[in-house]
Amino acid sequence: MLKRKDFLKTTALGLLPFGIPMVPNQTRFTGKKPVVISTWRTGLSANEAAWEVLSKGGYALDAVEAGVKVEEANKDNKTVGIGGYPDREGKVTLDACIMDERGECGSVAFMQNIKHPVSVARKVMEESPHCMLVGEGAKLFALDHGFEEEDLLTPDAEAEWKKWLDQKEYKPKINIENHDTIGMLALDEKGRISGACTTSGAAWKMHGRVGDSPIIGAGLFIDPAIGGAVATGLGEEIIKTAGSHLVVEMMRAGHSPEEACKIATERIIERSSGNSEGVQAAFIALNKEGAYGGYSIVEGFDVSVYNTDGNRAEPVQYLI
Ligand code: SD4
Repeated sequence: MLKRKDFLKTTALGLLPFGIPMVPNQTRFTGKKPVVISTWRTGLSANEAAWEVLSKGGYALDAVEAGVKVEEANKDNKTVGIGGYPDREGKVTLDACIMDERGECGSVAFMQNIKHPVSVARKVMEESPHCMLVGEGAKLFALDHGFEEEDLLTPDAEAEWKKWLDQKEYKPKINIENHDTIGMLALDEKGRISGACTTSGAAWKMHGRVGDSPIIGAGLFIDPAIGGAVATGLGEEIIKTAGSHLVVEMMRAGHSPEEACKIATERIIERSSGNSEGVQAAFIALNKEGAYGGYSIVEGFDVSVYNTDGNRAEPVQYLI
């Protein structure tokens, strides 16, 4: 039997007996539900589609899927879905993932010619025994599940790629001017939280490169007891710090969503020990009470929020 002395020792370490982590009382960080938040200002139109679902008492998972699909279908968004900039070989390769309120997840990476990778990711979660499918396998799975093959390289994106071929310089400067990867988190009326993230990744990347967006724990993480976080920015840095998982763990430790996001951006700077010039990475987070926040490394990032106060983009604090 656990003696009182041992119980005190474990709880002092933030652990309940048997190693179960304590969930701190988060009532300090209350918000409203339902609510949807998404990355960048471009998230506003995606929020509209998500709100359609949430405002009718719908399911958070349906809301995030419907929301991010708006940007997957938007040919003017150069970093998501159709119209996304291709890799060095002129191929548009897509990464996406989704997580539900039970912490179940599905993901696809390096997938070509399928316009809605987030919906394929949901099928992976719901109709396969796996969490992640990549490349040709992901495409075959999509085709088997009724998705259609289409060309995702638009004339505009192809023309930009051809211009890039003249210089062949790879400088993934990521900020508002050129990046709109969409990450979204929603909490529905019933308190169910879900998240999704979808991107065509860094323009002119090496063929086969996969960023943080489809990696559970890097681009997206949901802990059913705590809340969720999603990332955007230079994927390599976000992967190296397991960024979204870190944000959720910081909320578990008692930090507000904004503080938790700040800690994750600081971790990227610390880890790269001074080699992070020009790196942009940003996180947004939502807890189970509907409180949200965001933080970025450099200026220029907004969290787009829709709750009963309406739909708006809110600039976040930044480190540099
Ligand atoms: C990636 N994180 O593939 C993505 C890029 C991004 O806005 O967020 N762009 O590295």
